Formats: sequence, structure tokens, C-alpha cells
Amino acid sequence: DFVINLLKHPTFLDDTYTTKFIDTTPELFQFDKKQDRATRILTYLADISVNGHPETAGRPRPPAQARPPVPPAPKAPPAPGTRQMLEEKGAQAVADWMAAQSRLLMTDTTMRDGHQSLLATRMRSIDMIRVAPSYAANLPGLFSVECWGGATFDVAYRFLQECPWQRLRDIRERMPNLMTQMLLRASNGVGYTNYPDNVVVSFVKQAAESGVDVFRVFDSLNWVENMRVAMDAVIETGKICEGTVCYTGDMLDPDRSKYDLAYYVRTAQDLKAAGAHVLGLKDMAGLLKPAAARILIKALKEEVGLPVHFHTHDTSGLAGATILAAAEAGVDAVDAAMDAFSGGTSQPCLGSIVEALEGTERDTGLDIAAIRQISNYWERVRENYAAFESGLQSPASEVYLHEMPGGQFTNLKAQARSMGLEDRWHEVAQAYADVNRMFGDIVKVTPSSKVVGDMALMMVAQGLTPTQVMDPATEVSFPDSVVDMMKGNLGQPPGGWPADLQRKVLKGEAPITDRPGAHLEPVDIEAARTKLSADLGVPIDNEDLNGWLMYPKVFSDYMARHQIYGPVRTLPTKNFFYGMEPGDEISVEIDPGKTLEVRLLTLGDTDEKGEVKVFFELNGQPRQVRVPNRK
Ligand code: BTN
Ligand code: 3PY
Ligand code: ZN
Repeated sequence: DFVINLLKHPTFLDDTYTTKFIDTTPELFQFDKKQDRATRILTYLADISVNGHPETAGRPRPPAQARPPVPPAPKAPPAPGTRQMLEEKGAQAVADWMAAQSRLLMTDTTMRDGHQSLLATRMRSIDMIRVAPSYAANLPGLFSVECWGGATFDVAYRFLQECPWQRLRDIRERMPNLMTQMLLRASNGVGYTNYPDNVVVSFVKQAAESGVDVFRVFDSLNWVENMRVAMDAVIETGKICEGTVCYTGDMLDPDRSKYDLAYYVRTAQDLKAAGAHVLGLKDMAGLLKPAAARILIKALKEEVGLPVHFHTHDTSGLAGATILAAAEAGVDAVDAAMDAFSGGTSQPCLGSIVEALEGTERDTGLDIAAIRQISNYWERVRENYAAFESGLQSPASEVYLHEMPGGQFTNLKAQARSMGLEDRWHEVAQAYADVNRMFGDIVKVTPSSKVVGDMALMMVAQGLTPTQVMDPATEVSFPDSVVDMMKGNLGQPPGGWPADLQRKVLKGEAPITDRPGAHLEPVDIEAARTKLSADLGVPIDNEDLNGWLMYPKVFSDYMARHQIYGPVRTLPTKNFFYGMEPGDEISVEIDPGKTLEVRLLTLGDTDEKGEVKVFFELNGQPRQVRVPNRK
């Protein structure tokens, strides 16, 4: 028996603890260091069964009738797909092939943007890995599966207690014929800040080695100058570089001439000159209207000459119409989410697009029955994440006012709730639009969108108007992220930052106007490995090292918890979030071929020390662990 008291420890919860946690709070770690993996998992299950998971407390529960998701059976061995083409003929050949297709090529985003935009990025690897063979066998005609990058990287370590690299390797292995795709924030990697060039290059190299085939590379201000390091690194790996321009505003609105047709064509030409194999058009907020899509896609195709891959969000409810307009105008590939993960702040509905184009020149050739079966699996998966649903009920034309990215919308709403501003949401939306204008009308996508959100929340919370913010005589304490952006540390927007606001924010400090990466010393990566291995007392491989380089604290905290809980990523999602009830029996495959049969027998009474004995059967043998009752 041993006791841990970690999940509810105040230092753990308020996120201020460091890797020194284990040294400063030894009472939490009184167990034999060599506790085997099975015991660690039982400890986790016991703790969650007794105390619940802090992230689901007070949130809606999965429906009582929820059944375990069962992936559809593979119909045939995986037919060769885009992945074989990439391996055998290379990135340029895939791009040429794309442009030569009359069918509309489809990317499924369920495993990345779908859950990032609907479930706060909380989907666990096991739910993806289990269905990957069904994708490979039953939908070999997909262009790619977006399953990595964006916010999924840090959320995996931070909230799901699992290794994002392992997720990538596992998906790659089970989907050998389909290209995997990731979202990369150029010099911001998969983080929120500009990294030293050698960190960006190292990360890209590792992502390619661990299994990414298509890199969608964008910059949060559309500054191509700041994308070159990442794009060059991708090209160097031999994988597909999708150089991406983000869409903002309203191209056909004569009052917003900053982002007009010429702007997009020019930026796309710059991306082509920078070596992009494919042009990404990333409409992260879902602002591109059908009429504008017709004009924009046609111009990009004719004047740039790269295959175009279009990404949008359905927040307005009109994304399906925009996709069809883009298809008519000759777009080569589009993103959609499996039906059960589509709509609202997510991507438009994959199955409905396939149906709408059936029998037309742009017929996708995908098997609609296979799509429905996979979507039925996702429907069951989604039930287990009820705690992370946003509750957003309907499409909203307000998106054209605030222009928030789909991935930010629900997050910002949750942030507003936590600040007591939930009933003033529409004021936050208006403030977000006001801040955008004050910043000079910028592209808003991670991380620039976060800066706009920080400023908007601050203005609503403090009751500040745009006039007051701009007034040199009114003292304003700007959020750190705003100061950092005005210093030039996220790069330069078209036309530069508004000089008046910048002067007020920087209080006389001089901004930079060249690449932020040019001001950052390269990290001594091998020295970092040596130090990290010594600090954590375990060997650090290249994946771990790149995780640490992106997120030092998040990674170290993850490793500390891993030593206590073991491979919890292998638990079924329902049990990961809700533990077990007496009588429940689950199978947990902790290694290929090594499966634990776990049965929860009873939860004992709470003893005088405030601890509960939890009785299990593990592979038929009685086992017990004690955990504190914190309820
Ligand atoms: C498991 O043990 O079954 C899976 C979860 C933990 C993965 C560990 S954490 C650090 C290291 N880096 C990896 O890619 N895998 C291991
Ligand atoms: C991300 O960077 O995570 C995004 O999804 C941007 O749209
Ligand atoms: Zn998106």
C-alpha cells in the first residue's frame, strides 16, 4: 500500500510546481521507486474512482446510455494511397498529381482541428489510434489526415498526461497508406512565442522523422519573411511544404482594402518563391464568403500556379456553401471533419460534401458508407468528452464582427466565464473587433489571436473604451502579450504597427522590425539534453528533447507525473476521466501484447488517516492500493 495525494495538491493544481516538486514534497512520493507500471495505473484508477478527475468536476457527464466506441472493421488490406506516392516519387510529384486531379481531394481534420475546435483539444490518443486502421483500409482515397500540431502538442503533455510523439508514431504505423498532416506555426513552432531558429529546425526534423508527411506552415501575421526557417526545414526533410496564407476580413469589402485580392495573390506568390509545394489557404475563423471564394480561388489558381488546399470553419453555418463555391472555382483539396465532429466552430461536414459532389465533375470518389461508419465511431467517442463541450447551440453571423478563429472561440468564452464575464460575452466580441482595429486590422490566428483576446478581456473587465486606450493622457496597463507583440517579437504585420499605439505601449522603448529569430541565440541542444537527463534522472531521446525545447516546464511536469502514474494513455477514455465503479472490468494494453485485466472489487471505508483502500483484481490476482479521500 502507498499513498499519493497529487491530483488535488494545491501546488499541482495551481500549476506553479516545478520538477523540484518531488524533492520539496517527499510525503507525496513515499512509494518504492520501482513500482511497476501496473501498480501505477491501479493507483491512478483508484484515485480517480475515489476523488474524480479535476478537469471533469462540475461539468456535464457522458450520457448514461453511452456505449464503448467500436471502430469499423477494415474491409480490405490498405490500398496504396498518397503516402506511397510521397515515399516513392517525392513531394513535388504529389503536388503535380494534386493539380492534375479532377476529383476534389479531401483532408479529414477530426483528429486535430475537429476536437481542438469542439472539445478544447482534449481528444486522447487511444481514441485516434484505434480507428486509424479503419481509415487506412476503408478510406484509402483521402488526401491526408490532419492529426498533429496546433494546440494538440502541449495539451497532450499538459492535460492528457501522454506523449504527443508517441501518438504520432502510433497513428503513422496504423495508417501506412495515408499522409499524416500537421499544423505548424512557423517560427512559433507549436507554441505561442518565437523560438530560436535552431529549435524550429530541430523540431521540424523530428516531426518528419516521427511521421509527419504534410506540414501546413503559417505565420500569425502572414509575414512570409518569418516563415522561411520553418519552410526551408520542411523542404529539407523531403516532406510536403504547404506554405499557407491566412484569410482575414472581407476581401470584397471596399472599406477594408488592406486584405484585398491583390494582397492574397502577392502573398501566395511570395510563398511559392519561398519553395512551397502546395498553397494553403487558411480561413481559421470561417470568414471567406462563397462569392469571395469563387474570385479568390480562381485568381490563386491562375496567377500563382500551385495546387490550392483550402481550410475553413463552420462558425457562420455557411462553410459548406463556401466549399462548394471553392470546388467550382477549381480548388484542389479541402479540409472537412467527420460528420460527428463537424459544424459550428469546427470544419464543415465531410460526408455531406462527399454527397453534394457525387456524380459531378468534382466527385471525391470516397466511400460514403465508410464515412458514415467511421463517423458513427466518432459519435460514440465524442460522448465520453461531454465535460469539454462548449454548449454552443447554433451558427452565428456574429463571427463576421469579431473574426475569432474557431479554435479560439470556445477557449476565450471559457476564459471570459472564469473572469465572471460570461453574461457579457457579446461585449467581449465587440471589444475583440475594436482591438483588431486598434492594432491596425491584423491577421488573428495563434498566437496573434491570443494577444487580441487578452486585450479584449482586459478592456471589458476594466471598462476601458478604445478612445481611452488610445488617449495618451489615460494610463493603461497593457497585458504582457500586447507589449511583446508591439516590440515586434511576433514579427511585422503588413504596413507595420500603428505608431501611436505602439509608442504608448512601449513607453519609449524601441521596437524591432526585423525577424525576431535574428535576435535569439541558438540553443545548445546537446548541453540541454545532458542537463535535462541529469535533472530528471532518465535518458532523454530526441522526441523528449524537442518536447522540452518547445515547452520546458510543461514537459518536465509531464515527466514527473509519468513517474507516478505510468502509461495512463492506455486507459479507455471513460475510465481516464471517471475511474471505475465496483464490478467494472476493463482491459488495458500497456504494451503491444501485454494486456492488464483490471477489475474493481470494492472501495473501502475511509480510515482515520483519511485514506480509502481500493480493492482490485489484476489479471485474476487480488491487489489493493490506498489513496486519500479528498472529497
Ligand atoms: C507508455 O509508457 O506506454 C506511454 C506513455 C509514456 C511515453 C514515455 S514518456 C517520455 C518518453 N517519450 C516517449 O516518446 N515515450 C516515453
Ligand atoms: C492553431 O494554431 O492551433 C490553430 O488552429 C490556428 O488556427
Ligand atoms: Zn482551423
